[in-house]
Amino acid sequence: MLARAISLVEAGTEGVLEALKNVPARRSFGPGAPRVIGVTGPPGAGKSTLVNQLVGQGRGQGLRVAVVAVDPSSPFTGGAILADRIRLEEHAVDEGVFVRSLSSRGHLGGLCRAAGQVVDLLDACGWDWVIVETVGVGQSELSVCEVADTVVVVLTPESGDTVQTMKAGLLEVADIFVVNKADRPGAGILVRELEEAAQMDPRRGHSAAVLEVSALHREGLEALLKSVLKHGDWCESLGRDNWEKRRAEGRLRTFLDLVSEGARASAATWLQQDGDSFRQSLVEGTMSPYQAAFRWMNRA
Ligand SMILES: Nc1nc2c(ncn2[C@@H]2O[C@H](COP(=O)(O)OP(=O)(O)OP(=O)(O)O)[C@@H](O)[C@H]2O)c(=O)[nH]1
Ligand SMILES: [Mg+2]
Repeated sequence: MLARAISLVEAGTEGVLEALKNVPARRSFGPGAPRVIGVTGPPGAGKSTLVNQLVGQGRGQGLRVAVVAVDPSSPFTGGAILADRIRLEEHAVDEGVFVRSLSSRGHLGGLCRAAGQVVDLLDACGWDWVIVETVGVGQSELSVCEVADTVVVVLTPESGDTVQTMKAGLLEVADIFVVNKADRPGAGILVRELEEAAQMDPRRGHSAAVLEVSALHREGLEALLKSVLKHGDWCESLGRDNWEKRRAEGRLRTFLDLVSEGARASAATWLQQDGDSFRQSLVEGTMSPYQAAFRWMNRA
């Protein structure tokens, strides 16, 4: 049922609201609500490998773990999804693990919105951890922090210098920096640079942790688990009001997203089915898109 509901969200078709109208509002942080962990970073940084290990760590704590991989490249190659599936295969027969890749339905913005709605679904199904993997391209890593309680930014010694990272806005979103592929040269330098940069960030009540990890060789994972749990405790210590406020913003945003998606879908259906002459004038340019949109919005 969960998989089917996610497919509906992913497709964003007109029937989605009817099907999902009984999904409750996402719960506030705290007992019973899932901890949402966002994992982001440049392509190939080792996010999926790390997520796979993180799943193992969570399972080791007796937690039920769901993974949502948001993959903007998948509709073109399909390769990345396949690779993720293979990597997560070791958890495939584990009932305490749920894995799902979301493929793009056109544009990245829509994909990130879908991810938020999928997190709502997973919350309703009572998972303890929800891990959201997004590849850091442009705005997507910034959107992950809208749904995630804890944001893990994965970098590698090869992924460019710290200045680059700061330019990409990653410093502001990171709660935990993972310098992955620490089995390769240059990790120590990046760790030191990130530590310095993180300490200079004045807007937050805590500075981001910086960890050296080799996801492939399973090194540094215990420190990562500790750091994730610690950040969760810190979040909880901020108190309920803080989380209510964040959730309130999320609920408003989701409402507006759903309305705009719904309006778009129903306008598209109408154009196909009943709006023949309307469509014709639009196609021929005798009615401008502006006029058309104005008339559609103000239709009786
Ligand atoms: N040497 C080394 N290689 C690693 C490590 N972690 C991951 N890799 C390798 O890096 C490559 C990319 O790993 P993925 O986990 O697919 O990276 P990703 O960030 O999920 O990639 P995309 O989702 O395609 O952006 C794979 O060949 C991994 O085996 C590590 O700690 N050390
Ligand atoms: Mg991946």
